[in-house]
Amino acid sequence: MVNTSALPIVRKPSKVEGLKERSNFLREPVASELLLDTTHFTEGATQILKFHGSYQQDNRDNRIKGQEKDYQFMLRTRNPGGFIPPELYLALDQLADEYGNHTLRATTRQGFQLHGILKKNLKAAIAAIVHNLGSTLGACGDLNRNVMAPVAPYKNRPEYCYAWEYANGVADLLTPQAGAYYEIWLDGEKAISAEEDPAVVAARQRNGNGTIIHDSVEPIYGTHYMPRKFKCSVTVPGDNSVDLFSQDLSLVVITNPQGELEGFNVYAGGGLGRTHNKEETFPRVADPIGYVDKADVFDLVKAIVATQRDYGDRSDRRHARMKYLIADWGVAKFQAQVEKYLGKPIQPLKPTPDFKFLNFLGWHEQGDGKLFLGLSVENGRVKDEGNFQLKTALREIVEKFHLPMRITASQNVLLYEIDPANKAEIQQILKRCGIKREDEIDSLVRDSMACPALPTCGLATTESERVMPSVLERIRLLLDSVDLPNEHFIVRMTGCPNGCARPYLAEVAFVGNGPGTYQLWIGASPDQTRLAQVYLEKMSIDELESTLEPLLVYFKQSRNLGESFGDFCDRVGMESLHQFASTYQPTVETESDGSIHASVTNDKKRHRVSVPPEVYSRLQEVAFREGKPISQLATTAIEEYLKSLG
Ligand code: SRM
Ligand code: SF4
Repeated sequence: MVNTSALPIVRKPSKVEGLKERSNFLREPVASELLLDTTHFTEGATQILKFHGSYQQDNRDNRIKGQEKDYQFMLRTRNPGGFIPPELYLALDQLADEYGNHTLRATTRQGFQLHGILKKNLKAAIAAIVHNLGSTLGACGDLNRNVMAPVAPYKNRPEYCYAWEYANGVADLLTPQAGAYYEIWLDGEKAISAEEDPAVVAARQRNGNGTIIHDSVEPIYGTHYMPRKFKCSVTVPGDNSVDLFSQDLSLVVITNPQGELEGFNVYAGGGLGRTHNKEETFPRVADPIGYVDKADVFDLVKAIVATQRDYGDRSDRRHARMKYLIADWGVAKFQAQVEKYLGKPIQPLKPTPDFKFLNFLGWHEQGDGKLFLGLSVENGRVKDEGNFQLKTALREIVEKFHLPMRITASQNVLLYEIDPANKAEIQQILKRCGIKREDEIDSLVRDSMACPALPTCGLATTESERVMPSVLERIRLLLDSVDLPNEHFIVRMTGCPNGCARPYLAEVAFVGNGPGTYQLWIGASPDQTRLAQVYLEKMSIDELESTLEPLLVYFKQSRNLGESFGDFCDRVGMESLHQFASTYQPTVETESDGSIHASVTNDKKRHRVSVPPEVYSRLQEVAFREGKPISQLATTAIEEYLKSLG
């Protein structure tokens, strides 16, 4: 009799594995269904469409029971290191107006998204992107996603230049080779792309010890591509502007004292997606793996990709990211398998300085006489609204000065190669269009992120981007009311636990958990090197002030000198925070119209003034437009009135 318990358990591959296998290397059913006069694709086609950089969505604000959904498509660009050449920016700007919802959205992985495109316009939109030096290939789907790199264009700091170069190299190495993209969207026309680095071309074909699939048009991916999305970044020592610990694979440039490239430190196994009430899913920070010489770096990338390709879970998509493989195996076993594919040992990590969060906002010298300018974009949304005309401003500046752009990992944009002679004119355009300087924007707003959530994201359980401005304003008012007026910390929000705005690495994070409710995470480091923890499983957004106030007061009373809120919460621990909160007497009241009134018992005592809900909502609108706290607007208006009385 066979002892079945000794046999390996072979679990059924997930449905998506079958779709990939039958797709003829990402062609079908997308190619056939694109020709049909329909508003949307079938479920099978939508899965393959993702590999081409597009998601089928519907405007959830327009859902009417019994009627067809308001189908529309999201397009996401793939641009390593966030690089957007001027012609591509102008094309995207125009596409947003011609086919999209008149906005562009800078993403948390340094891409742009267009929303609201109809199926009949999808081909024209993708073709326009490719014809203007862009691509959407591999921006979504089970393959390597946009490779991140710091945006700073420091020409006198070689490590930054290497980060860009190798971000491009990794992106090229892991680009799908089968050609379906060009057949479908450009009728077979070959893309006009920059020459690939010969080292990348050679590495793609080199076998290593079983890293490539022979006789396949996809030598690295094979017929089934990756078990799940795969995310990489390349950064420089000390620069955590790319959230390197959240990536499947991060490379850190190591140079010698002459600034010459020597190799890379390697981190692997980060990832943030999780599901509420499923403990087996969790966010995870990447582990340090070691160091490889520059000559081995592409083989190392292939070895890691091959390890996940061959051993990642293809039956349960919730358990398919590489973080679970490393968590299940342990780093040592993972590293041993990678070394087997690489054919040599990985060396010990090189020492580097601590990683810091950097935002590169404002004007800076780029080291060759030119300037760069980082612009804060609230939640990444490039739009025109009332006096706030960011879309117009960026179009005008890029058109007039032909400037390249980089999208940051914090949903902001950076313009560079700026001739100092043009600085004043650029500033004038920004001012005319109502764009604030970075030091005029509340630091809470400036460094926060929120995912799109409603109405476009099919997975959102609640609002994110649309409510984030009011949430931050309420936090600022609360900070004022507990006498922490200039306090700053990193706040992130998502409409569900998937983690698109990387909430689990924020000092304070709101993770959607049903309509109007959020799981509250606190205590990540201000430099995103440590995960936050769950403070509350479910918090109604109406309870924002009553929940946060005790924590902020405790922080104010007991913080160490210079300690950030995230570090404080981590130091004292969740139990102590809960204990303090349970005996705390609230001093801040929330009204049903959402306005808050503080009656703080200290020298800066404030008095309550109630306004009718319609006045409050007008104040809220103006405050959003002008980026000012409501209390400041109300105080100014009242002061003006009192002055007029003499
Ligand atoms: Fe994401 C799915 C938006 C970065 C984890 N993400 C989605 C989808 C496509 C929803 C869907 O599957 O139907 C969202 C489209 C919403 C919309 O209307 O546009 C979406 N993700 C985004 C963006 C646009 C958020 C943003 O505010 O910028 C980011 C696009 C980045 C890009 O240019 O490629 C975005 N997503 C992320 C990140 C952060 C990152 O990559 O640095 C994460 C967490 C890191 C990670 O992957 O571990 C992330 N998105 C997810 C997940 C959960 C993955 C998992 O391992 O469980 C999903 C759902 C899924 O894949 O099943 C998801
Ligand atoms: Fe959608 Fe959730 Fe990602 Fe937000 S975090 S964009 S709600 S999948």
